[in-house]
Amino acid sequence: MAGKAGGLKGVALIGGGANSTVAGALHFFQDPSTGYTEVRGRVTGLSPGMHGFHIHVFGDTTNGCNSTGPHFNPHNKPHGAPIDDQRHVGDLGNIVANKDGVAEVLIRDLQISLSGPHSILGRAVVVHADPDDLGRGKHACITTAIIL
Ligand SMILES: [Cu+2]
Ligand SMILES: [Zn+2]
Repeated sequence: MAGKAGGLKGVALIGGGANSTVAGALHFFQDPSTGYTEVRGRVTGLSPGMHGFHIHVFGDTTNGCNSTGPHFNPHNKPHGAPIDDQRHVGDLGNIVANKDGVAEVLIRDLQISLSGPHSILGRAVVVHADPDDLGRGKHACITTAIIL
């Protein structure tokens, strides 16, 4: 953990909307010595089960998920699972809510970054209503938040 002090950080605060009970905070930390970015936090108010979880291109949430654009995909690859080499950079798979609707998030990923030309800072993190089945799904979004 010696690298912590020199690491890069980000945060996304999920506030829900007028008709949403979803809330939470996600913290992003990148260890410069390994390149891994950790996403840690909790999201509450979800329906139990899996919810697609992605980084979308634009940190514009003025029109909900619609204004956040497609999945962040700077390498022009197909949609995939987090473990796939061939995937959108923004493909973080799913988060899983328990029976109380609480998802504890802990993701470590080597493709998302908090610096450089492919940084996810200023983009949007999106939680979807349905599981990411790793197909082409155009799934409704529940909530979105800007990564700052
Ligand atoms: Cu998405
Ligand atoms: Zn994707």
